[in-house]
Amino acid sequence: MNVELQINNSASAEARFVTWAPSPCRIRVTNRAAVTTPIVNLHIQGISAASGGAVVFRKTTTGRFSSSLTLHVPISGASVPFFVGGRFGRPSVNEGDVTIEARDGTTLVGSVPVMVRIRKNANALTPGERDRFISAFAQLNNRGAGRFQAFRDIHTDAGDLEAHGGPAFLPWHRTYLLGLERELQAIDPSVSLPYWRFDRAAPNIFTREFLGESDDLGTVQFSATNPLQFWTTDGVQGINRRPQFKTADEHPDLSTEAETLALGRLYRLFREMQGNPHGLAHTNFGGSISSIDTAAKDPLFFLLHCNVDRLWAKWQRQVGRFDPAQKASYDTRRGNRIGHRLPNTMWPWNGITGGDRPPTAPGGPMAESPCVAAPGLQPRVRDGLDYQGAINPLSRMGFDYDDVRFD
Ligand SMILES: [Cu+2]
Repeated sequence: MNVELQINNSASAEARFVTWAPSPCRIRVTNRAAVTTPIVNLHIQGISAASGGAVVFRKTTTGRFSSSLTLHVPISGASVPFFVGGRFGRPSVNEGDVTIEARDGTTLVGSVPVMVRIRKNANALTPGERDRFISAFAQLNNRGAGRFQAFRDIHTDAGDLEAHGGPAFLPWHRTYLLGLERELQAIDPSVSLPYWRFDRAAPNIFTREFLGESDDLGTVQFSATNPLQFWTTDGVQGINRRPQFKTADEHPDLSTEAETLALGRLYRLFREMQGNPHGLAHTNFGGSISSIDTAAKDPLFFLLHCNVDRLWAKWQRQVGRFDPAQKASYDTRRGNRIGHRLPNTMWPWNGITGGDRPPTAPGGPMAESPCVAAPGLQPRVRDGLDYQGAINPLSRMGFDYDDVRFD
């Protein structure tokens, strides 16, 4: 007998990536061989190395996760659903470092490799994770000729009011980061966007091997093997960054994570974090990252914002703020400009230009994922809230943070 295991309800190898939030999966018999009973009882479990990814299972969209599952699978070939999620605290290090096996008794009848692909603290990446990330990022930039230029062009003064002019600040940047992450994953699917936890020293990020070290003029220096040395935006090679703190052992003077999470239980109170710590994290660097118009020229921007998004995710989990139908999850006051109300589509993915919107919409529609359908080609503000599919499983956006649980 043989069975097929479909991860994210797909037979494609491109879909074999999971997060803490459970992925819908299917199993079906593809070759019944000599089996005569109408149903077989198959045992499903994840095989992991001591380090790296581990997975858990459940039969339905709710209920407890367990380390293995017994499924009653018809030999007719009809699919049986189940769910797989990463075991919290056990993200993968390498692609396919977990194997999901199906056994009939002790006989292996099917298996599939998966990766528990999770956004991690950039300061704690393995050299392999770090190098794959900067390699994919450098390829996306392609010495200024690559797709990255569209991301740089999206985040300018022209789009300022779309991204920063109201409460969609957080969902807009969540979507923007996810679009970039999906482009990186199209280059190397094992990559996820890491975050710069800016309320702690992060000596491993500001090195010549990773995001670079600033010289006295603010020119960022890289090691001879670091592909970011060719980073080019707007036709000019190089990155300018003048940290106002000692990157080897200090961090910017800004609100701590605990202070940020304690801003309040209403979104409109939490959103004050746009000033502190978010704004201060930017302005603690002279150079391009300190101004909206040029901030996205620096790859560090995306690690900084990944932490902003992680703080929002953590706050959402802490106070239960995933449901766009609940007022406390968002700021629904009248007077919010276009692009900042829950039903509005967000620029530039909606392609709308002129009038109340910016004159151009760089980059085209939102990047798609082989693993999940959300947030769609033209995300609305409301699509940015329920990133784990905690309220509606179809809203799951396909990313998770190493220290923000699903359940
Ligand atoms: Cu921004």
